[in-house]
Amino acid sequence: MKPSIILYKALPDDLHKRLEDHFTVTQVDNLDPETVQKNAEAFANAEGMLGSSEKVDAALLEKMPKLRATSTVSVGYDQFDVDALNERGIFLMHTPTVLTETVADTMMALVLSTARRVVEVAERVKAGEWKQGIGPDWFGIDVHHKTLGIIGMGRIGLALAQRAHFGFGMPILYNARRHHAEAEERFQARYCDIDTLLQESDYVCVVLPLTDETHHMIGAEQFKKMKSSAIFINAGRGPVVDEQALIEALKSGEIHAAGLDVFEQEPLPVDSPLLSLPNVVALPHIGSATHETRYNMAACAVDNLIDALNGKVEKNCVNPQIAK
Ligand code: 8YV
Repeated sequence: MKPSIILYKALPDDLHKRLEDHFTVTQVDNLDPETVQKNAEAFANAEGMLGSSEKVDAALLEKMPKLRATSTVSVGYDQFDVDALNERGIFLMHTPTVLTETVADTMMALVLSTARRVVEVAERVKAGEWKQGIGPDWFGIDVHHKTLGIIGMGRIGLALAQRAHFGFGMPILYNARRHHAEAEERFQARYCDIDTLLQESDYVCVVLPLTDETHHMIGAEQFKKMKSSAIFINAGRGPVVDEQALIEALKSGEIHAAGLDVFEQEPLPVDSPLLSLPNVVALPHIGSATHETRYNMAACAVDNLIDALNGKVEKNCVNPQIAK
């Protein structure tokens, strides 16, 4: 008999079929308590689950006593209570490599669009304001050869450094938990403490996972240390940044502009002050959102679940140490 799984995300047809070839699939829209209650038997029998952007906590796991593997269509896994998974011997699989280049592209897009005010001036053109040669009130600031600071030198940080160094001739500063020989050799990236990075960077780019240690890691104190001409970019997780402090820093001119793909609350509330600041480019968490990459992430997550339920966790597993 095929193992049963819960699917809580719509997948392309061919990938859905691949799942059905291996498993008995129950598809649900979300993991809300009402959904779990309505599908109690399917949840109780599920050995695997696959989806994204829904909380998987101890209360849910209580309803899923047979669960052996979870597979998220994302690199980030802050939605999961990893301790609760570990206690129950449940594997957590994620998609760390397939989205790297696409997210780095998004970060570079945020750098360029904030610096050159792409969104703002394009809107002015559409509003019919381009009536004669443009003057300084349309100008932006340079990107090439300015200093780019990266907080979090993981795969995405490295891909961003590559773009900035080779494409734009930018000196790279970085801060991470450990030195990164590849970044230093290939892109002449210079390791420095956070304060030095904040003080010396023209672009401060944050790409960190959300953990207890990174929550609100960038706040009022950090914005004060940045140049008043600095542009702040966040494309990791919203709560890494104290959003209220960011709003204050943007309003007071402590920093020049911000390019944001992630927020403390998503979707970003329509009354967020960020939306009325002209020096903010706000994107709807599109870091990995291209047709190609979202397909590849879903395909990777399907393979990950098949592997994990067959005891294969050498690759893409967050907690392989729990294997018996
Ligand atoms: C996903 C992300 O889009 O992978 C991540 O961690 O933030 C995004 O790429 C999102 O989690 C939805 O799948």
